[in-house]
Amino acid sequence: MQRLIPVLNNDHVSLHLISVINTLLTAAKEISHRLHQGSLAGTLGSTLDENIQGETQKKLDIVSNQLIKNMLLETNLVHAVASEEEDFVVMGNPDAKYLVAYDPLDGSSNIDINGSVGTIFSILEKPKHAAEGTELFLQTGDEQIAAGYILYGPSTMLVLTTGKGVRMFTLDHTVGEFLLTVDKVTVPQDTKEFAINMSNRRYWTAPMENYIADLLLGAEGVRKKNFNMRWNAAMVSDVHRVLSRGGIFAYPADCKNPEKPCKLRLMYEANPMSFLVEQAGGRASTGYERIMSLQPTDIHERVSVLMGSRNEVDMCLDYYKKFKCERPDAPNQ
Ligand code: AFP
Repeated sequence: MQRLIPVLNNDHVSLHLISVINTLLTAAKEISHRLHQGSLAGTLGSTLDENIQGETQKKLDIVSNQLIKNMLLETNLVHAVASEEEDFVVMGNPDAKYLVAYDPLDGSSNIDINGSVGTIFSILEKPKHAAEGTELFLQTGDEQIAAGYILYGPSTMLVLTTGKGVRMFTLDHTVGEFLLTVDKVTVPQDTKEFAINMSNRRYWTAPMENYIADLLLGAEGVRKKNFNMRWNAAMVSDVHRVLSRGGIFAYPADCKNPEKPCKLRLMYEANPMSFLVEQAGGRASTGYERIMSLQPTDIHERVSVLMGSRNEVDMCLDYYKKFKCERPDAPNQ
């Protein structure tokens, strides 16, 4: 089985970018180790703090964030980092060209129940025009030069794109290396599986309400086939299932809290996952526009997300065209 670095060398990925990705993996191996130790490492549970988005921070969120941030900045190859757990952009080497946005531990409510969690990352280049701090990162998803996630599940896996398709690597703990286990990941175009938090149903808008209602009718309804539902409450593991065997994953804008109509973060979750899904032949949309075409206005902004098997996402988008309604999320383009 091939190791990561020769695979990236074959793709002519620059040595500096390989080094940045490899640094993320060094941090991931440490996070993986701590997660495997569980209660024995004394890092489970919450802190008394909240992040800038008002969410309780887990101890491992903080530890993972520090590890990734420090390791990336020590490479001297990174100009700035933006993390879901940091209020502001953290500057690195002024002469370096890479920008890394990351969610250190996505799905962290799963930590205390020994469920799957993950680290998501998105790598951009410093824009040509003069920019500082937050402004550096306000680039569309199409500007990403690499993106991926590390899934800490029963095995630890890296799923990566540098814009030449998607590959999956599995951490071989005996040698401490990520080995290529799936080349050319392809999302099946059709599916019978959906992932959504059904408890939000009463807050959805008409398009999603009607789309899911038809899926639930199964073989007796207009779709004429039965659908199965899965929800892991960690985008990394839900999207991993979609990349592995197809499906549609949705966290649509809803009317639960008018101050916060969307849950998932554009820079740390939606953009990198959209890059992977599109590179694997799937589709990623807000319901109204392609996610990777959105012009961000803030590093912590949130978006509506529908992604996965191309034909199923298109089917869902038809409901957005058919059922007109007021958008709970203000479009930012
Ligand atoms: P946390 O990282 O705060 O646990 O949130 C996880 C997440 O952003 C995403 O990974 C999940 O898909 C989604 O939230 C789960 O949301 P629900 O709490 O509504 O299940």
